[in-house]
Amino acid sequence: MLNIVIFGAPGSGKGTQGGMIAKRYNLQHVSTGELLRKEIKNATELGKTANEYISKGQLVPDTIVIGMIEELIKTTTGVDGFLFDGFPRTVTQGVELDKKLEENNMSISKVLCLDVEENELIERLLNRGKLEGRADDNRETIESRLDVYHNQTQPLIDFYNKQGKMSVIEGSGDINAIFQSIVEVMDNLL
Ligand code: B4P
Repeated sequence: MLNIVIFGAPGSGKGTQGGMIAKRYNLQHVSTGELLRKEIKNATELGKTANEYISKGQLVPDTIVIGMIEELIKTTTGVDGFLFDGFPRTVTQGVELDKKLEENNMSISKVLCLDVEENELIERLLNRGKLEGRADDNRETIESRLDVYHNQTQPLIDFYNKQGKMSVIEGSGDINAIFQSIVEVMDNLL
């Protein structure tokens, strides 16, 4: 099984590249952001709680997100692995992901970290806000999402570096060219 984490700041292209990777390598694409947005759209209890955090640019509590992932790891069949997109986002989530995978005789194969300058991140997200109207793509919320990324998510870089699993990918420029850099790293794993 090939279990990949696509990692990066908000707007770094995780969702964009994640979809392409999952398709090419027959991986289950697990985007916690997408899963949470679905819950919000369906007005479930979980969705109502999640919306309180997402609309302010904060992280949804670890227990909620970990619960969603645990269920998926146990029940998914017919794929060659998982592509985790936007998860883990805290060291606690990283530790729990390792545990849940281990319980199912799996582990993380590689973490792909998309590196993009902050000004470009802000521009991309503001642009998506105009095009898609996502509630969290406005300047104020983007600023808190970037703060949250630096304070709560970036420590995972050290966590995965210590495990020797981190590969940094230049995340600016043409989407297909970025994907080719990812394919080089991925093909080396096979
Ligand atoms: P996400 O859905 O993960 O949102 P994101 O960080 O903005 O990344 P996304 O994948 O959507 O965007 P991408 O970079 O691909 O999370 C949303 C919220 O949910 C979080 O803020 C948090 O509150 C909550 N949440 C999610 N997971 C959680 C967790 N594990 N724990 C707790 N809370 C959690 O793309 C951005 C834009 O750039 C797009 O418009 C795209 O078209 C464009 N783009 C991509 N690549 C480009 C390129 N090379 N050049 C130019 N533009 C590009």
